[in-house]
Amino acid sequence: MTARWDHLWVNLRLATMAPGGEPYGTIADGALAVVGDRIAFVGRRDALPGPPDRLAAAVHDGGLRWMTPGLIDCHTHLVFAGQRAREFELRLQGASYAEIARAGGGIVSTVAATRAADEDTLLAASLPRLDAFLREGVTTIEIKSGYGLDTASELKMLRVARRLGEMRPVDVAISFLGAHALPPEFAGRQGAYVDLVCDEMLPAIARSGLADAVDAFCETIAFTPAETARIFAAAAKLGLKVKMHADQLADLGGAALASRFGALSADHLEYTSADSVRAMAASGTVAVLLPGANYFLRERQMPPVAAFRAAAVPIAIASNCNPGSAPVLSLLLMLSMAATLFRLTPEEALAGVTRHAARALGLADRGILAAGQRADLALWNIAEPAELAYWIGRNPIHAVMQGGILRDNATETRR
Ligand code: DI6
Repeated sequence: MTARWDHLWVNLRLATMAPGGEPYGTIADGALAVVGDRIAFVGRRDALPGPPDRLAAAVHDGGLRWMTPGLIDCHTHLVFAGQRAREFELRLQGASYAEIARAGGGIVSTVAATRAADEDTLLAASLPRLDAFLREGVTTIEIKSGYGLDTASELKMLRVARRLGEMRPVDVAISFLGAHALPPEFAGRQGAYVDLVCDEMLPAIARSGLADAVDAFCETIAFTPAETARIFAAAAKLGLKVKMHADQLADLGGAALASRFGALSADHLEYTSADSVRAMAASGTVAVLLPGANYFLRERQMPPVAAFRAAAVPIAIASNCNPGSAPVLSLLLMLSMAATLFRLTPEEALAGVTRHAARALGLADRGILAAGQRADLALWNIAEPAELAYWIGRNPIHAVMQGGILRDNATETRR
């Protein structure tokens, strides 16, 4: 008899992360099978339709390890040149993130470095950062532009993000963030820059096919709600989905505005109001919380987690990897911070980097272990799933499969 499956794991503990049943969607004596790039069977071992070696070409002993969906980091800015450790020192001496930005530092200093770097240099600078995430079982990652701020430099960043996904066994979701900051050549002419984003950049990005979504930083130090609305309306005309950096430093009603445009997600959300939470619940917009920035900027205001829970707004967690507010290279550390700083349960935190992160990217084919989903899997040397949020600085990964292909190690190339 020919084996019907390519891979079969037995002797597993499964944290399927499917909602509604056991905590973590647990299946204690579990088995999971893969055909091609899809999961073909998830269930108890005693529900297998025969002896394992007759069922699959490769049978793996899970050794009672825990298997989860591959992790999903749904908010990063990991393509950039340079670093901003000097700014960190200034902040430790009392300067605020907003003051540094207003004084011409912050995002625009990374813009200068990123514009100056050619595509290969930018790729070489970004690749080790991507690899750090892959080593922790990340199988899908979002990467934003937003340090180019002119059409050619933004396209360069998007191409680098695309090439990163071609060089490594990971799916890269790409967001265009032309409205991240005002570039210096537009000082005093913010409206003209928004015109450029709407009339030149967005059509060029849509033509390039390089972006899956359009993002914007709606904030006192960035773009107003009215400017953000213009950009989102232009994106919608081009058929591009939207997401927003909202309510990070002040409540401008950003999350409610994002919801009005049916945004996939609103991200940061420390200052989000009760009205905006209700709007997010109504539109199905995911709350993406970024504990690394909250920690690194020593923000005292916490996102309204209890209100999100009460309104059943899905909560995702992401690294926000960037050189200014979150020089973060560990998604597992974000689980710990989400639990400690934001009071998420370890189960909520894990749902935040699996099921809810998938939804924040509009990806319905991943984030839980279920038949028909993509075969993106992580196998962990842990005794219970809460350990993923518990250890600080330990990486208990044992094996990773992405799209049905077992990674020999986290940096194995696809081709
Ligand atoms: N909010 C953030 O935390 C990042 N971008 C944004 O809109 C920071 C990006 C940076 O400081 O370089």
